Amino acid sequence: APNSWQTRARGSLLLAACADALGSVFEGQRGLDPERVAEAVDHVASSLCWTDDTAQTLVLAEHLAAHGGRIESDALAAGFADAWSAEPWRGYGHGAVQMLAQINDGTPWREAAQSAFGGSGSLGNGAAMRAAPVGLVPGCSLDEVAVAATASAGVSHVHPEGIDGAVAQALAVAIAARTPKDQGLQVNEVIEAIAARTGAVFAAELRAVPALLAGPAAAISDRYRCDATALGAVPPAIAVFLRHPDDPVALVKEAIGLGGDTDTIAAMAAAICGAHCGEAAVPQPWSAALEQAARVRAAADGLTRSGDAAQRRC
Ligand code: R7I
Ligand code: MG
Ligand code: MG
Ligand code: MG
Repeated sequence: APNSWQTRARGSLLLAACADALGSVFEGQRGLDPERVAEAVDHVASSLCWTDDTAQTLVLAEHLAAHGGRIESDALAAGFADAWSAEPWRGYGHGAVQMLAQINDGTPWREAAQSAFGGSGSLGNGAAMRAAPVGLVPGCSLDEVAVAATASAGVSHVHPEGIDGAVAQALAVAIAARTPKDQGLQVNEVIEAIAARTGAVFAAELRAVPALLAGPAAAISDRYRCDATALGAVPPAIAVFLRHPDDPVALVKEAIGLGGDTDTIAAMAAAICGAHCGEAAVPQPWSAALEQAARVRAAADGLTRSGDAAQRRC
């Protein structure tokens, strides 16, 4: 059925991977010319090559599928370290590289994650950028999604803001996947469902989103840093989704146009949008150009099966 969980899981992972690739060209730039962004998004000529955001998302999706929708931290940390050493050129964050290299050298992941950034742990958006699959395990309550997202983050991001980013993004995807496409999203209910499950600092940033939904997109990049931190990137991604819940092309253009961490903000907004709209909403020129599209679809199908009552534990 066009509204089934499978199409939503596929829509989420496919659209996120496409947005990651489209946004990667602009990562770190500010004050982007909207026409340059539109040109890149509207005229996809060559292959859409994704970055660490999608590499880690696929590791997490395949992990959840192999473990009945459950996080096994040792295996997940090893999976991230293996993916990095196989393809270190995907654009990983500075702290992530140090941590993954330590794991490959035999340091326990717990120690590597805790020692990041002088012992405070990473507050980067890396746990959020890969969190969508947690929201795509069928049959979980939102509380179960939050618990699983916390576990998925903890192998690399121990700072509370790094963890809250993953919780917020996984919950946004889970809520979008549960909301019928023809039924409007209740903005305040969505924000409160997420804010209630994050800490006070993160919740305050999320609660600023509803005021940014009607005005110009520039109000989003004025309000949030739109950088590689969880606090700076996840609320703007959720804002862009709520502004364009049914329009992936407008959503990706706007997310990239914010500037800063363009691949990650676009990928997170797109993961939420795809979970709401399903695979049919993915522009055909994007999916046709997407690197390893068959693997992305298979990962979504594995997530869909991970909700089978007989094996699910989340
Ligand atoms: O979180 P992480 O995997 O980064 C994801 C980002 C995305 O944009 C990807 O597309 C890729 O480009 O990287 O990797 P980290 O290095 O742990 O965190 C990302 C960035 O957040 C770091 O490079 C720092 O700039 C910043 N950051 C911090 N800055 C100060 N103090 C993270 N933690 C801290 C901190 O504790
Ligand atoms: Mg990236
Ligand atoms: Mg619109
Ligand atoms: Mg990025």
